[in-house]
Amino acid sequence: MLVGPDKVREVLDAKLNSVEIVDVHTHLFPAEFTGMLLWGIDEILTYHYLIAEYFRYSELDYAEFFRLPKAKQAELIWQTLFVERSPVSEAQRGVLTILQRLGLDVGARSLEEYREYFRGRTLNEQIDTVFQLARVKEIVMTNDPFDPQEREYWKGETEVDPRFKSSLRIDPLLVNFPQAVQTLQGEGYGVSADFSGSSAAEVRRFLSDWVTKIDALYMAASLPPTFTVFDDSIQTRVLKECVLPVCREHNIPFAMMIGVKKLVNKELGLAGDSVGKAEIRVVEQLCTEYPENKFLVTMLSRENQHELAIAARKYRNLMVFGCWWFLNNPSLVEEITAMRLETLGLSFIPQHSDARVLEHLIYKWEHSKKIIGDVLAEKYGDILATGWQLTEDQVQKDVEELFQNNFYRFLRR
Ligand code: HDL
Ligand code: ZN
Repeated sequence: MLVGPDKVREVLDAKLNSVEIVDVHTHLFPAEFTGMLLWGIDEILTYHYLIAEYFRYSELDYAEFFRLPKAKQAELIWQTLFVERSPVSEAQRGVLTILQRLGLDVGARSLEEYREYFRGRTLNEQIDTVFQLARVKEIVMTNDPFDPQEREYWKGETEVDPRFKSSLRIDPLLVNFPQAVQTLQGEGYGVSADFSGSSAAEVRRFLSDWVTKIDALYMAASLPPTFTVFDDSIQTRVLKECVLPVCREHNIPFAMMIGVKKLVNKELGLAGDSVGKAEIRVVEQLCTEYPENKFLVTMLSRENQHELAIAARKYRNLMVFGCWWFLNNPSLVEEITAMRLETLGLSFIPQHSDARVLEHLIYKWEHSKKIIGDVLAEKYGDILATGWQLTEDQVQKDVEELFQNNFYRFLRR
């Protein structure tokens, strides 16, 4: 059925509301990973984004705050950010969207009422409810073999909920090799701190064992603004001699998440990281030097976005994904998505949730789909104005491309 200019937004919204989303990067875990999946109102309120915003108003000693029970931390954040002033930030507004979509009385502003709702829920019920409300088909976890708690689960051969796919997160190998050596030696891999002898082969064995064990869809690392491959550092050797060869062997992408300045304020913990502009020439060099490798790339600095989109025009082995972390705000999602549609057409992955708490899936996808819909509707309007004809089926195909198939196709490439 043809879609006219007056109907394009209505048809697009219907397709955006019904598309089953593949969320390519989250910090969620299935219920089987007992205690690792964060959920419920106190976890929602103590999200590190909100902790950073709370300390804009609080003179409380950082360590004293973190020593408080989670419920007390949540009460301080609720009082400061939601009772004493209007919750207009994106992370604050996200809490309200979650409450609203769960059918709770947002106007009541009653933390106790919200806690009562969660006390009446089981985790498995909540996972089903949240995936349905967010229209999420499956999510990709961030699986860290350097985390002792997570290592234990994978050794236990647990059956993993099929909605939870895996990715192998390897930051220490690339940003803290001495720490990585400790873990690998402890796991029986003959790796030395100076990367000598059979270290490269042993790192490859470690990576290949874990990719197989968890059935990783991709390997990933968060990298600093100073990330470079124009040297002969151990980091560069590990990347070129171990990470990229194992990715090629398993035909999986390497996801580079570039631009994090870790712990600029150590006392804030997870909330203490910041952002810096990275060098796009590093991405270009890797895509040129390793045409057989596939690179998923997201960058944290707004200033890197245009050059990343242009780089993707040069390399079909480069897939841009998401408006990551400090970029996941409506004004920036709009700017970046428009730039990508204008530069790359539909050949990119517009968003990931980065959800840390189960219920984040609800607000992060609702907010992002609205903005992506606004921008895509405008682009459809522009081509319809030339006399181009658009069918409902084509809109459905375009939306599935953005929210599912660009990722799946890149994995199969
Ligand atoms: O390194 C990452 O995967 C980042 O997403 C961090 O986890 C960050 O703390 C975060 O949650 N961003 O949204
Ligand atoms: Zn993340």
